Amino acid sequence: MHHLRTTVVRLGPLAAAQTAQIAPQSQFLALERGTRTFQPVRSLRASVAAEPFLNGTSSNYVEEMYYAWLEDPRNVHKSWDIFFRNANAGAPPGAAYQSPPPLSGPSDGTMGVRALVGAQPNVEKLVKDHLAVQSLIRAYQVNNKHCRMINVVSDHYQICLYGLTEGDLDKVFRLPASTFIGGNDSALPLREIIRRLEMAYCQHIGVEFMFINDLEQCQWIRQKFETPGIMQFSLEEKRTLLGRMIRSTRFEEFLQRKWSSEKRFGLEGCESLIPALKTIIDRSSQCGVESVILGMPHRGRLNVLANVIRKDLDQIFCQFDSKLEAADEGSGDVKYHLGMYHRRMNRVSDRYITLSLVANPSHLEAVDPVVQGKTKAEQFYSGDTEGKRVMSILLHGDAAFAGQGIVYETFHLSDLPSYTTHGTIHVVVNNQIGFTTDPRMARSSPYPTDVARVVNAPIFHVNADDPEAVMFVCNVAAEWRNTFHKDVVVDLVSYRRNGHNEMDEPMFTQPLMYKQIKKQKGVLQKFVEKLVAEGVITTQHYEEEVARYDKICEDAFAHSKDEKILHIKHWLDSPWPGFFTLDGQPKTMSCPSTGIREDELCHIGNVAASVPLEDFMIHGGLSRILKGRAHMVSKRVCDWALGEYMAFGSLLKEGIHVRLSGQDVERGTFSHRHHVLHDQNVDKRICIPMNSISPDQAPYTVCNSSLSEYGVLGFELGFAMASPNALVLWEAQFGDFHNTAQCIIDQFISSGQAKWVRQNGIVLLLPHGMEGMGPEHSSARPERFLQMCNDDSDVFPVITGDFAVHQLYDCNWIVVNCSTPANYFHVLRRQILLPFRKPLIVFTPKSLLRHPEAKSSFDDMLPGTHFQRLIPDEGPAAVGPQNVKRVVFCTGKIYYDLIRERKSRGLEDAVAVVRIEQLSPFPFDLVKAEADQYQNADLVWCQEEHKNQGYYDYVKPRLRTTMNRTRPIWYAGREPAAAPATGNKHTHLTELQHLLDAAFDLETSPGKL
Ligand SMILES: Cc1ncc(C[n+]2csc(CCOP(=O)(O)OP(=O)(O)O)c2C)c(N)n1
Repeated sequence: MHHLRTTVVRLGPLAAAQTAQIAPQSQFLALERGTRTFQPVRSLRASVAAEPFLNGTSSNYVEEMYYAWLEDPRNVHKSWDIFFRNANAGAPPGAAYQSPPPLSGPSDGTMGVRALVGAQPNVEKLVKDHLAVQSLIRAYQVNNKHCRMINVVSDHYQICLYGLTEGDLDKVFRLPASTFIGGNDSALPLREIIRRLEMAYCQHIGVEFMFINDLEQCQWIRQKFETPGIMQFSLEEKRTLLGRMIRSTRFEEFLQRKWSSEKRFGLEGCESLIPALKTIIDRSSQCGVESVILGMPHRGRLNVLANVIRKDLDQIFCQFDSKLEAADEGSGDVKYHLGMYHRRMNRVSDRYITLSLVANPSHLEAVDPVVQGKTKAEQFYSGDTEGKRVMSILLHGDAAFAGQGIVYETFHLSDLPSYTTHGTIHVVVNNQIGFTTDPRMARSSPYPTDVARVVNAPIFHVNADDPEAVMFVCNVAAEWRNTFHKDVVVDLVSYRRNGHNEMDEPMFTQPLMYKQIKKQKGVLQKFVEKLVAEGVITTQHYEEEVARYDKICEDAFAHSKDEKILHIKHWLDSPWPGFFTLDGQPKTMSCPSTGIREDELCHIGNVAASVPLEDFMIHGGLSRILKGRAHMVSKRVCDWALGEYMAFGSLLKEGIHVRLSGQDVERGTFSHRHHVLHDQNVDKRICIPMNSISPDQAPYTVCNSSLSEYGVLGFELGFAMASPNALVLWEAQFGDFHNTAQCIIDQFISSGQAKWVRQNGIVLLLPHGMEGMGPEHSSARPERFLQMCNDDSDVFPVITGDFAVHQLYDCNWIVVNCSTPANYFHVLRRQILLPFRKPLIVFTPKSLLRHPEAKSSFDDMLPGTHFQRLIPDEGPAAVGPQNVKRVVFCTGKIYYDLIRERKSRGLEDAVAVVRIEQLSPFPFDLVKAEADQYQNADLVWCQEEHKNQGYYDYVKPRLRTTMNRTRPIWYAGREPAAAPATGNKHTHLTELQHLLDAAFDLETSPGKL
């Protein structure tokens, strides 16, 4: 809208047809219009603001009309034509508008226009030129990032002065409110306007921001980049910058000298990354930030550890010694994946700051949501509701930033209330190549950073060969984040001097590019020459600084040789103070009872059945559900939803924060949970009874997430990383959807502790079960989780008194399939009451949520009770075990089908049905006890999943080991199949009947082993 309004305010009369001559002719304006981003002006003259239809959301529409009118007045309705003519003719407020012409006959309005326009013919050229200048300014603001100076590798920028001739260069033009190039001047000659625009936008910085649909934010950016002389640095700042460039450059050179054949993914070509990060941290610290959480890929990681996080150099150097013995259990990880945590004084701000770099796998960008989750958690625990004290910085490679979908998923979390971290600063090491692939083959968008536009994040492109420009941009980025608490991107346009790693030959694939790169002087050298020429430093000063840093490296190198043992735990990114003993061990090796008192069960149950707010109208269907809960409490039983309520509520009461996140978790996919009640009469009025359990309870967070698994699971993993004193759960809509988050599961959850000695107690709730719903939605793929369990299938463990806890301590994750609400309640509580943390995978039910028999008595949840790893048969079979002909081992929902079938066949004393509730670590001790009890019985594993899926491949060898291979284990279940389930309901039921027949046909031996 700003063109129209400023035109109206500042300019004289103009004939529309002539104005149309300056309609877009150039690439600039075409691009500009393509964005369709219209900003209202900074200050409107009252006369124009008085036009009611120029305000609010109609402004875009009006501007579109205006452009259409500029092209041809006949493009718009006559009434608009009249308005624009009058407005441009300087009509006073309210007078520009004339009522639409009548459907027949000539209009009075047209006559009026003729009178106004005709009265001032000389102004036409003036208006035309001012509009052209405005468009020119806007074009620079919109389309500046092609600037040749930004990019040392390619050169394709051309300046077009559309609509203006050389003769106009010395004419003075009034500057619109949408630019700050004037400084204190409100009018400038065109020549000077262009010079200042070139200074602001066509040097080493390109700014993408005009798509941001917020006037204040756009003006803020314009002011930061356009104000004349704004990029000034003191001598001290320049020397500090030099010092940082020296460290960055000489660190890589040192590593290259000492370990020339080791991979380190050096920063050569983008050494200014180090001052960039340090500037962001300094400025943020000055703005009050106390903790910065970083995520980054391989490129320059060692340099960041050394020179930003300040990991001791000898600790880094000793990582290059492959003979060093590891002090910690687990696989460990390569040096450029490890994390780090460090608290130190920031010299610029004189304040303490904590820096943590989150350990990450090779999988590019996978760490992004994890960093966001950890940041959110730290903000949450420190009461930093606006992100003023804790912030995140994410680093990216250009190819990965453009190519990996998780970047997009993470951006989409950035403004969601339960996921926002109030602005992330993204820094792209844009070396214009990804391994051997150049951008033409790696992305379809013009810039690797275009993904950031979806959240209206400004993007600052900067030539990384100009450390001062980099520093300037990073200061602005930090200030942006501090001012608006929104994401921002710094794109360090650079190159990669070597191959992908130090062993790679880049000339194989990018010969011309690398010929050009070889000719480039190093950035440090260029910078030193500039500073010497400016008289900021002497060559001697520079040489002394270099020698000083080289000596630091040499001394640390000598020191590193004394290290005999490698401690991965020195590389922890998220310490949990007080949770472990000083040497990092659990404080006990036992787990107390997870039961709670009856009065607590009743209280929590009653809260679950209540609406704690006055005058809050809930849906009638929900009233029935709540009544049902109250009824269950009165009968001392609970169903699945109530069991979960009891677990969450009791932990909250004990001061444990509970956070449940995932798609539609507030209600629950299966409409069983209803943790958020909605007033039927008042829009957006909600009530969360779980937060009314006790005045001093911990807060409960339940949040419907964006429709992302990879991003949201990564986020929750990061949240769980921050503190051991929280139960963090992610629920998949259906269990099979977890596979779009497979990277988080494989790279972080199952193996994170082994690689990075970092524990994590995240809980995955994965709805699972074959219920005739087709191949999708049936299986949470238990086989995949079980295949990644680290317990040995062939070794029967030594059973000691605290075997169950030891087994949990040794495992990489816990996999359960609970068949009762009480057991679900216990396993959730056990997550917190254990003295250590392990990820917990829960296959959760669907039909069992409402199954009349899938209910638990309060008796099973009282003090003294605990999670049952295995639930033995407690019926007639257990009373006379010597008469039992068959023991059917199973897990989860099939149990209810089995006992129904057993009953209908009258086999309750002949067949024992035993539930294995904790699949992994496998309850060897309890399974053995059960099998031993039924010495005369066949042993059968029964599952509803297909044979090549489900649990069979996991339990078979473990059952055999348990039996010491003396008794066969038979299989009753579906045949192997490619798809997890049939799409035909009838086939589903037939298959189910067949497997039940196999399980209970005692006459014929179960045919399959
Ligand atoms: C998800 C994933 N796919 C593939 C790779 C293999 N890989 C490692 S580095 C790299 C190129 C990355 O290019 P870019 O993001 O531009 O970073 P650069 O190495 O250039 O700094 C690739 C493809 C990986 N690490 N992660």
